[in-house]
Amino acid sequence: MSSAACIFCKIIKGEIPSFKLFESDKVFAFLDIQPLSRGHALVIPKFHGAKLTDIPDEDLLEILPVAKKIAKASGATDFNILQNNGRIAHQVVDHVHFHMIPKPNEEEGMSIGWPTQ
Ligand code: IU
Repeated sequence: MSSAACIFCKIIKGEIPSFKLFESDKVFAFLDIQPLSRGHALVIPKFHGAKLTDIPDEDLLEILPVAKKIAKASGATDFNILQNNGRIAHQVVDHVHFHMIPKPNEEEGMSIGWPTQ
């Protein structure tokens, strides 16, 4: 199931370009266009649903293993996995997505955090 108006469904279909990291029958992963750190990735179910509660369990099962694979490949020792549901919780794009955000080490001199607005 996909939504014609959904930007992430368009990314999955290749109608909007992305830097693809992974694709399977149920999961798609790509680099975030406004990364909070180098390697910030989004792992999404191909099934279209706005919130975690809209996605069938079988479509969610592959998500964390893919996030783990991408986290390992990023080389980051420290990272966040985040998933926002609803505007109050900072969700902007209404297609479920898991952020994998590497936390740069001190040598890289970056201080990052989740936006407050
Ligand atoms: P949020 O959890 O809904 O707040 O995060 C949406 C993310 O989607 C955010 O980090 C955007 O930079 C990212 N994004 C993207 O990677 N490509 C897009 O075309 C759009 C948003 I629109």
